[in-house]
Amino acid sequence: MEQLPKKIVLPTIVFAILLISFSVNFANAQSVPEWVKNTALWYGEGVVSEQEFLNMVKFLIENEVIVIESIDAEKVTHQATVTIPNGNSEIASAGFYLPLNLEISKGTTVTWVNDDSVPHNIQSLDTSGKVIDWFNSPPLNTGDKFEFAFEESGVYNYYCSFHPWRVGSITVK
Ligand SMILES: [Cu+2]
Repeated sequence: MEQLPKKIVLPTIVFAILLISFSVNFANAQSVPEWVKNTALWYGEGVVSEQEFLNMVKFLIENEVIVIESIDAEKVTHQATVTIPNGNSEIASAGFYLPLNLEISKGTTVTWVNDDSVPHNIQSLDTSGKVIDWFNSPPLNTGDKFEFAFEESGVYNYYCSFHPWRVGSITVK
């Protein structure tokens, strides 16, 4: 009963240490001190306490043997796409923007893609429906893209000045 867990635990811990060292910082894998290896071994054998084992891990992190590359939330870029579908230019067709009312979180970059056979543009509108100079694309030919990053919350309407009946909106939360 006593022997079985040790046999499983020891290789698991040694493997875990190796995995961390090699995958996180292969270049420094050589610099794992001998006492660290012993501590891992002894912890597996129940000779040293968990606290000592964790202190050893802390040592590896503080001395940058283990380098954890933290994910900076500010750097995470959110992306969303609005497709201008084929047939968008025809009043009678169902070719509205996909999605017509896009909901995104702050900091999201929206990319419009023209999948229609004719050119379109994206022109931002104020609440009364007038074009304002904010997110305004040049004419987008088939396959062209236009990007804009939304940093402020609110509801923003836009349309295509060639086909002004096509109004879409972006809601930023
Ligand atoms: Cu258009």
